[in-house]
Amino acid sequence: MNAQSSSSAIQLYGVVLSGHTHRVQLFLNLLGLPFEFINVNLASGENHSAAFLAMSPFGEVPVLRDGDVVLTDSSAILVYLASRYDRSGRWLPRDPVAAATVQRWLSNASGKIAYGPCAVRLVKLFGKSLDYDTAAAISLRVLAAMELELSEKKFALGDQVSIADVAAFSYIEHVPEGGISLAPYPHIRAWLDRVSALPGFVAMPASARPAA
Ligand SMILES: N[C@@H](CCC(=O)N[C@@H](CS)C(=O)NCC(=O)O)C(=O)O
Repeated sequence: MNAQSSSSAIQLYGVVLSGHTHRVQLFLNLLGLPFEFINVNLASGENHSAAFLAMSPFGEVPVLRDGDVVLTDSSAILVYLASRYDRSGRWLPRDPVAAATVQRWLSNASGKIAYGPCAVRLVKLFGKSLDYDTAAAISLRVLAAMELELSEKKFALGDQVSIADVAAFSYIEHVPEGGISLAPYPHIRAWLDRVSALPGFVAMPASARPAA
């Protein structure tokens, strides 16, 4: 595992082209928290080493280490970082409806976005043997629902950005790499622009591999 920056209290184990990793990397930057990025080589199976499985039983990135705390699952990590480091409470509000809305978006990020926009990109860029047509159909349903919801508000919670937006951002922005155009979705594109304009924003790089 290769560390790519100087030693820091928070360590993020991940992959630069992983949207699940990028969500966490993005939120750490939005919070202004210094961290060390440790690259995990999935191609060589480093994620199945005993050392990595001890941190991440499913062999998945991202993993966050913060002192004695070791966490997997990008949504869980976002909740942890917001709860621990955002004193304003704005990234993960306690208001019942707002909290439920954030949870709904986190669930979509772990469910429909993973099985749709993430999956089409895995097929086109990384040659994963997943059912592309099914993933594309899920993607179109996700995009239609988000387009409708974002036609009425700036962010998932209205005027206030939250971890809901962070969780959804990476794979929606990169869904064209999976062969699905964002041209028909002006409200989603405006939302992507708003998230991209946040202080501290960092982009996930475009893949060097052309989408087939
Ligand atoms: N539910 C997990 C999913 C993470 C995930 O799917 N990670 C992928 C990379 S994007 C992974 O590590 N896959 C392992 C592999 O390809 O062997 C999360 O939200 O963090």
